[in-house]
Amino acid sequence: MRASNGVHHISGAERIVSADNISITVQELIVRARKTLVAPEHIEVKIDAIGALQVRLLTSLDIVTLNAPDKRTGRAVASHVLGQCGVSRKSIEEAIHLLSNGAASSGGSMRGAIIMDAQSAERLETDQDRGVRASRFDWSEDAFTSINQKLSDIGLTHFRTREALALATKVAHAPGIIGELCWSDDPDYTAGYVASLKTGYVRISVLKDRDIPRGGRVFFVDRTKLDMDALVHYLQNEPVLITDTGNCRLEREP
Ligand code: WAQ
Ligand code: MG
Repeated sequence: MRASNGVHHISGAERIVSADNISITVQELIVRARKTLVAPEHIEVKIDAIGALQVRLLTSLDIVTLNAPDKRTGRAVASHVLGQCGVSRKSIEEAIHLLSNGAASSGGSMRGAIIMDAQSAERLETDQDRGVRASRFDWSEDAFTSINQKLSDIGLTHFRTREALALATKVAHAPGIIGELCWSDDPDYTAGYVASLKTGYVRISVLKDRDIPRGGRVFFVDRTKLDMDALVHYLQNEPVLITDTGNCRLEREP
C-alpha cells in the first residue's frame, strides 16, 4: 500500500497473505493509509501473486531499546552503533544530515531508502526521489502473535515498531548490507533505530525533534561485496516471511 499527496509520499505498508485473506487485508491497509495526520489524496494497493518464488523464512532480529533524553544523545548512540557495524564517520554524518534535511530532491522524504557506500558516503540508488523500497515481507500468524506479546512485555505497543522490525529483519539479511539507520517521517513519532545482523535492532527513543515531518532510511553497503542488481532484486522481489521471533529486552539509559 502506498498513500500520497501529489508528489509527497505519506505512508506505505507491505503484507504477505494467503489468497483467502486478500480482501480483509486490503481493507486493513486502507484503514491504515487513512490513519495519518494528513489525509492522503491518493491510495494505491497493489496485489502480486508470489507464484513459484521461494519464500525465505527468517527469525526477527533481537531488539534492545535505549532511552535517549534528546535528539543529540539519541544520534550519538546511533552513530556509535553504526560504527560497530563498520560504517565510517563520514558516512554516518552524511546519513544523519540527509535524513534531517529531507533526502528527496523535492526537499521532502523519499518513498524508499538511500543506498549508501559505508566508507565514502556516496549515494548509490539510481532514483534519489524514490530510493529503493523493501517489499514482500510479513510475519507468519504465529510469529505475529508472538512478537506482539514480546513487544508489549517491554512496553512497545505501536504497530510501527512491529512493522519496522519486520522490514529491518529483511534488510539486515540482504546481500551486501552491513547496517541500517531509520527514523520516521511522521511529525509525532520521534523514535528510530539502527539495525544489523551484528547488533540486532537497537531501538532509540529519540532521534529527531517532535513536529518534524522529515525522516527516512539509509541502507549502508560494503561496496567490495556489492552486487547492486542482486541487492535490489532481493529487497524488492524476494519474499520473506518471519516465522520465528528473537529476544526483546530493555536496556539502561545511555
Ligand atoms: N523500504 C525502504 N524505505 C522505506 C520503506 C520501505 N518499505 N518504507 C518507508 N521507507 C522510508 C521512507 O523514506 C520513509 O520516508 C521513511 O523510511 C520512514 O518511513 O521501533 O515509521 O513508515 O518504534 O515513517 C521506526 C520505528 C518507525 C521505531 C519508522 O517509518 C520503533 C517508520 P516510516
Ligand atoms: Mg511515515
